[in-house]
Amino acid sequence: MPEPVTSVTFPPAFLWGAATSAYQIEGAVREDGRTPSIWDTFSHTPGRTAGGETGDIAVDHYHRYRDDVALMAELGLTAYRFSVSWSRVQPTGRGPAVQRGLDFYRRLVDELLAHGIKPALTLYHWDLPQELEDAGGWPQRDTAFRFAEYARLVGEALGDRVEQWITLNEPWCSAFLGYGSGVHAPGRTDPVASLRAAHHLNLAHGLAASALRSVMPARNEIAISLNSSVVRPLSEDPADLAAALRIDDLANGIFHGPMLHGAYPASLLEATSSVTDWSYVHDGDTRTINVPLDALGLNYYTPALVSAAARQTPPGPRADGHGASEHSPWPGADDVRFHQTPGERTEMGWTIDPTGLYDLITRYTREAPGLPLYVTENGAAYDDKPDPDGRVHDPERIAYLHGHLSEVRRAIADGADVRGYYLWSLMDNFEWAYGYGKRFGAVYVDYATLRRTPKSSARWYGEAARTGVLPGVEPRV
Ligand code: PNW
Repeated sequence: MPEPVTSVTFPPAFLWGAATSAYQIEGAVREDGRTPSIWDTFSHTPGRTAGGETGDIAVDHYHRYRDDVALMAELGLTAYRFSVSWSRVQPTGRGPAVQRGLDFYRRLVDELLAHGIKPALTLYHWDLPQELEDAGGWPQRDTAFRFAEYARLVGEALGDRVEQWITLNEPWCSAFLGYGSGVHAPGRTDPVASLRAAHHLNLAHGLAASALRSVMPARNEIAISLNSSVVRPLSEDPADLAAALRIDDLANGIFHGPMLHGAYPASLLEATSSVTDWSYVHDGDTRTINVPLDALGLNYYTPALVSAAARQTPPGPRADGHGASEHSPWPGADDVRFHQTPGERTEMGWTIDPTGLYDLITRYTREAPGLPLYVTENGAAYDDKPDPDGRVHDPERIAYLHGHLSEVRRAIADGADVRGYYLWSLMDNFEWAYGYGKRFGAVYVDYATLRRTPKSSARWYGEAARTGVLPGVEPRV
């Protein structure tokens, strides 16, 4: 039996953050020159999101950012991760920057800095300008060059005041949910397009990191946030181990192979050879992608559990938490079966397994020795409701955060260089294909009035941020 944890103390410089993304919170989709992104188009297409919900208003952060920053400060947060909407800055995905678009982010950043909150800026959280999708989107090589140009514009405008930069958020989702299973925008279902998209996202990252480097002060940190899956085999049977390796390559190796090691894993190229010839990988691309990074962001929610299965397994909804689709987001892996990891689950149906976060952190500590790590997303959806007195009590989320932060601390004790943690999410927001039905926030949003109410988890987390020690967890009833 492990010793009960009595007090969990973090290093003094540890960042206690919360994360959001532009389309999920901003609203104001037609203001100040912004044009539609693929998520506007997708969410306005009947049948794509739960209840046809869209980010048109979202939680109106575009108009309420001052109050939102004040709330973060009141809670005690020391860092905030947000994303920039590409189509606010470059409405057609090309050409000069729209000043009004950049100004919004400059005001947001200045407000954060004035409150002593460290901004972490994500350049791309899934909202490609629709015009670039119309020109072929991520499967098209040119999109990577467009992204680097956009990165340079934002780097020039905000590089003097934002130190933490994240090129892409979870390119796996952009490539394989966007172009493979089609449950995310732009909703295409073509395995070759999804692999092309993955490569061009990698290339976009490499080109953008170099562009940022050339226009920003050297002190700034450039990173990427990967939803680096923890993939576990159902058994030690060699067929199950092989299945787990296949999924690990498609979830992780396809990104960190070229980024950290300068090459796609040979096992990935071989396992996908019946789907694609990888001819869109040009000479020199992997060198471009292998640009040195200052840090790595890890997003973690739940592990995957996989086994081998007969090739004739009919396609259908899969127990892998990626949304129901007739189309697999795993090209060339139709013979792999996904299983539900045993244990308690959140409202997303995602099993709660804090040890997965420890495994992930220690894995990247081994794979990228010396590279500082951040947990750039971790959190849980619950069916939160205000009490009659208006308070929102969410002991499940507190237990989730306590469990995962304890594993972060254990990884640090074992030598991992984890510099900070960003709770997903600051406040309830537009949960993509699930609409507003899934609440990930530490702050409750009443969608009728857009009023914000910190849940008990926000107070709990704020105390951790202010003291550097995890407060206790109420006994479960
Ligand atoms: C991440 N999956 O999304 C995103 O970065 C956030 O925008 C999102 O709100 C949050 O996690 C919660 O879902 C994911 O299917 C969506 O594996 C889907 C998956 C992973 C992450």
